[in-house]
Amino acid sequence: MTHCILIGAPVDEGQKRAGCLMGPAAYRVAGLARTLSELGHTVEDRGDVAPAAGRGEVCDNPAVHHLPEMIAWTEALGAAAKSAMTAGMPIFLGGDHALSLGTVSGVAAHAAAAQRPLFVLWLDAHSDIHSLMSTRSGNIHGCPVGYLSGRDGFEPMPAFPAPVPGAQICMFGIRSVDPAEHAALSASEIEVNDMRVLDEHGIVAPLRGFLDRVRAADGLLHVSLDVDFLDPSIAPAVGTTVPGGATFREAHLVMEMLHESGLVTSLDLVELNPFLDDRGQTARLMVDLVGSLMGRKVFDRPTRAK
Ligand code: 6HN
Ligand code: MN
Ligand code: MN
Ligand code: MN
Repeated sequence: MTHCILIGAPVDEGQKRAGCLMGPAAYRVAGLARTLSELGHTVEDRGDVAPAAGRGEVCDNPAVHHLPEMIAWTEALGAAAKSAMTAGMPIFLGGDHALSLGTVSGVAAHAAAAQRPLFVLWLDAHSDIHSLMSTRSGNIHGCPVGYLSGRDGFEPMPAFPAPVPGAQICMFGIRSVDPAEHAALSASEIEVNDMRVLDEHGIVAPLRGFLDRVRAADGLLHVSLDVDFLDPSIAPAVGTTVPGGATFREAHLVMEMLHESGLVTSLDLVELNPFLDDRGQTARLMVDLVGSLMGRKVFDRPTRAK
């Protein structure tokens, strides 16, 4: 039994298409709390985080937008994440992926205080490893991994801490990488399992390898699940669809293995844009995936995924 702490993060300043700010409401409507309590967990909904007003910070790349708002979100979500980690397992209801600047920073502060390494599993079509200077879209949701991992060549950004070494980050589902991101990934120690890896080896072997590393290090594990990890045919409610994503069964298998590992200590649900959804299909699928992550299974059988 886990104490699940729902934290709404209605961030939509990290990209330009309106609608992600409705994400937290959509997860609540789709029955996330009920799904968790039916699995025997306790659920505490802390409502939506509200950031302070932005303070006017600027950067030299004119494409970048909403930087002051994202700095304010990062501070507010960092504080919310750190405090929730002492009470249970936070589940952050996004909101676009820029919110992970705050959630992962806060979770990392908790891990540092507990003297345990933090690992991050990034489930996404994209690597999100831009800097404010390399991004061409100017959308900060394309930058969180860059700052969280403190990739080479970055101007230090005090507002965006770098608490997670690249060697503790693992990506699955990657299939859209910009040239500047490709260079950054190649120079990093991040484990990148792109779709080609999954086509060739399946999900199980590479995910088991990563989970073994987390367990051997007695690490905490933060999972950041971007809707576009999933194939757009089953998850249309996202502004950045990329063909060839994870299937329904692949995604559930990831979640089932994560459950069996017992390692996950926090979770982001990001990039859901309910305005683009088809009768709640994507919101419901995301809630179902959380159900698998939190222990829903058809039969109990000896766990092989450990
Ligand atoms: N996400 N690489 C593109 C950009 O605009 O920088 C797409 C980013 C997508 C962001 O997946 O959260
Ligand atoms: Mn705005
Ligand atoms: Mn993303
Ligand atoms: Mn993405």
